[in-house]
Amino acid sequence: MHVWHGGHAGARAGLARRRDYKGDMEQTLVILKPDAVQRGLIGRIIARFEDKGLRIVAMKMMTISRELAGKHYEAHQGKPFYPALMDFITAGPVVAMVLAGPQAISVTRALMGPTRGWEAPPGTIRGDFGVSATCNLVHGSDSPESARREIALFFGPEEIVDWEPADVRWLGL
Ligand code: DAT
Ligand code: MG
Repeated sequence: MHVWHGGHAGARAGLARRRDYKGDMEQTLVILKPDAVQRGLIGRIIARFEDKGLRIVAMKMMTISRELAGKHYEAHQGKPFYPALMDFITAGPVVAMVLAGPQAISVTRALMGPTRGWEAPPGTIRGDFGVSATCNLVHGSDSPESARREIALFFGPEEIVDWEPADVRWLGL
C-alpha cells in the first residue's frame, strides 16, 4: 500500500495523514435476489452501494441450490415463511457479492431498509422498489458472525479481491 505524500490538494485540506484504511473495515455478504435480477434492477441497486462508498471485493452471478439456500437460511428453518423463502431464493439467478467498508454490515442494512417492503421507508432499496416481505430484493448479513459464515458459504478466499479505490482518501477511509 502506498502512502499519501504531502503537498497535494488534500494535504492542504488537512487530510495529510490517512487513518489506517484496513483498521476498521468490515465485510458483508450481499445477495441481489431473483426478483432484483428478473426486474432489471441489478445496476440500480449496485449503484446505491457504490454511491455510498462501499467497495465491491467479490461478485458473481449464480443460481442458489436448495442445499446452499438451506445453509444460508438455516436460522429460519421451521418458520412459517421458510418454504416460500426456499422456493423464492432458488427460483432464478442471483448476484452475490462481498462489500467492504467501515461498518459495512450496518451501513448495508441501512441502505436495504427493513425486511418487509411495505414497512421500508422511501430512500431505502426495499422501500423504493417493492412492497413484499418475500420478494424483498436484497440480502445483507446482520452481524459480523453472520457475515463471516455467509461469505464462506458463497465465496472461496481466492475469489475475494483486495483492491483500493483511487478516491479512497476523499471518502475519509
Ligand atoms: P432480513 O432479510 O431483513 O435479514 P430475516 O433474516 O428476518 O430478514 O429473514 C430472511 C428472509 O426471510 C427475508 O429477507 C424474507 C423472508 N421473511 C422474513 N420474515 C418474513 C415474513 N414475515 N413473511 C415472509 N417472508 C419473510
Ligand atoms: Mg437476515
